Amino acid sequence: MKEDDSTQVTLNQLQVHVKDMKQWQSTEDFAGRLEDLKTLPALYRHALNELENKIDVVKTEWQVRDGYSPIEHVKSRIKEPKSILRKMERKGHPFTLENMEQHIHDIAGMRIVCAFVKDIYRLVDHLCVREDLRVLEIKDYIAQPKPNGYQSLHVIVAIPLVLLEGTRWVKAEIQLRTLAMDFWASMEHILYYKFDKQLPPHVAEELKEAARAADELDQRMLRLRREILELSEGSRGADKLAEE
Ligand code: 0O2
Repeated sequence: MKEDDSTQVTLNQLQVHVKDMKQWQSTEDFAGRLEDLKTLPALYRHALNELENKIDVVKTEWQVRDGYSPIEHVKSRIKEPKSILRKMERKGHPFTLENMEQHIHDIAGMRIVCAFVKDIYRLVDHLCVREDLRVLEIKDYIAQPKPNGYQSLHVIVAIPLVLLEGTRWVKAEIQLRTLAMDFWASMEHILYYKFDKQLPPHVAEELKEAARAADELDQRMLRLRREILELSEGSRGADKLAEE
């Protein structure tokens, strides 16, 4: 079956990368427990599927009720084994399954792109009151952008999976951004990875400037939306805005 095949590829890749990394060659605990890893990628995939379904329902509901869904598009991925290992190394955690589950929050990752900043907060408020998942942590890089200009709101959630052994809560990271923030982050990722070194100060400054421009664009679009809503719907438009 397709899913088993991809899980197998993931395991093989993991094995190769672990062999490549000298500092883990002596970690017998990990090598001996690679077998346990067989179930893990599948669990994260199932958790992501559950999350996708939940978000899909919300999107449809918003669309039907308001004639407009704040969710522009959704993308999910399971983190590459190589990136998991690199992140554990960067964070200084010895490679054990327990450390991986406890410290790497974005093995299952979802990115939700919204039209407006206020939509992001509406969605997060909704996630916080849902009874079928737990919000574990919120990192608001919109209120407080990273020093390089990165903006996004990260929510770490736990999703319950009902298994034969009982209920297991699996972590996932949801990144929420506007279209402008997504454009900036994607471009920064491409430029930064191509450069592969510390950015020269003038390039870093220009990237920051571009992040400010993305922020201004978001604010301008929100102002335009208000204006258009008031023009097209009169007092009903004003009511809608007051609700927001
Ligand atoms: P990748 O390859 O995108 O998956 P945590 O995950 O919370 O335990 P971390 O990594 O310090 O620890 O969390 P943080 O800062 O919230 O970042 C998590 C993810 O956000 C990153 O995952 C990126 O996807 C994204 N991100 C954070 N900072 C930046 C940035 O400056 N530019 C871009 N383009 N994306 C960023 P990974 O694992 O680093 O990378």
